[in-house]
Amino acid sequence: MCNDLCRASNYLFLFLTHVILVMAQPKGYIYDESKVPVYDLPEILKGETSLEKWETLRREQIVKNFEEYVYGNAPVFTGKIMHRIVEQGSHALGKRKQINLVISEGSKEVELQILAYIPSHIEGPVPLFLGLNFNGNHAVTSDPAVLLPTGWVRKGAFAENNEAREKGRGYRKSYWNIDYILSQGYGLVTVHYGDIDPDYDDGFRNGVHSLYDNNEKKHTWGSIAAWAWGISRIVDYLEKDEDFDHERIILMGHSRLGKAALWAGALDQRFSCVVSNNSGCGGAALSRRKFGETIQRINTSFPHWFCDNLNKYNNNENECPVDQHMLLSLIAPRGLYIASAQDDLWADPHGEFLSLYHSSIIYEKYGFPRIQPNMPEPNKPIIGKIGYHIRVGKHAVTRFDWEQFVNFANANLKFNN
Ligand code: GTR
Repeated sequence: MCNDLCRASNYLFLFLTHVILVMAQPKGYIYDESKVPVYDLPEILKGETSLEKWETLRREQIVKNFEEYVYGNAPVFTGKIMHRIVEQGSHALGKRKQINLVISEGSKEVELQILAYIPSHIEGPVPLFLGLNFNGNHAVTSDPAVLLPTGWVRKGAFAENNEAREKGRGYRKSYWNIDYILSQGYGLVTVHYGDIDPDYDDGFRNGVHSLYDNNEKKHTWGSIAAWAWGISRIVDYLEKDEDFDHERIILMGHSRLGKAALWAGALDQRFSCVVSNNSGCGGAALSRRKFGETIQRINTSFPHWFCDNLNKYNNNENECPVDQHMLLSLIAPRGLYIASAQDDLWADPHGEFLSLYHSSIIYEKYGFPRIQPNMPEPNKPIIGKIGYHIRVGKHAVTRFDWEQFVNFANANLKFNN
């Protein structure tokens, strides 16, 4: 009797939270499937149906279109990367290393602080999750030895005047689940995204943009491209770090950093798997659906994320030569996992799933089964070369999400063997 009552009140609580969260989404946007406009998606293959043509021709055209119309052209890195281990210590499940990377082009340089954990119960080099973080390395764990960021940090996590504060230590540890990741035999490498490019509009000049003269560039690279570029520089370093198996890197990103993870994974083939969590508009979700956040809205709220050309498609999505299923297709044949959250309507969970479904045509070319066009039930993951789940709850990264990412990584690292 009490059990029934408890269950009923739990359901009521979940239902009410769902209603409140849905009502809290920005007003004036589409949150109702029946209001999604009719749209045609640009074809991924466009007549080039052989795998050879895909690899040698069509794939490159799609990359170029995303550079020109969406994220911008990032420069080819020709400079140097120096590293210095600034701190090392033990952790209950392994060890910790903090490394400063100095990335230089000519006389200009930028410094990134890497936080790395390596599990001790398995023989190295270990496979790893690599992901940028939002609030500083100190916010991903309550480990007192983790250094605070020295540069710009966003509001939140007790930051003051865009400077990190000790009080923010561990602020986002529930998003990272480091003990769980290590216990499953994976290392973790993370860098604060603001070290790569501070997240505000300054005309594409600070962070790694400052290494180059952007003014002469036609399709200037936005912050998403800059974060993706920075992720590749971290991999340049990881290739030399013997604690990590650089052939088993799983790139993971949440929200705007999920957008950056997908773009990094599209450009740089060194990731075995790419995981995007709640990445939404400009990430996994189809822009032509105009469900939740739209191109116009994202360009208005975050004018520095994409290249200026994307403004041409404000309220004009159908004219854009690409849509986001094409971005996902660029990850093939490597492992790809898309995670959505039920209450995160702003990120259009159904649009994220459909995008994955349409991209799976390329996986099929590589001999992997296409996924079904119908969305799975909440909390019922699909795990394969392509993986997907929609979790109950809001925009966040939870322990449930990490459990699926680990299952997916286990399945894919086996595929790769
Ligand atoms: C929102 C933005 C989304 C998403 C999110 C985040 O404000 O509209 O596109 O990226 O931020 O990164 O937390």
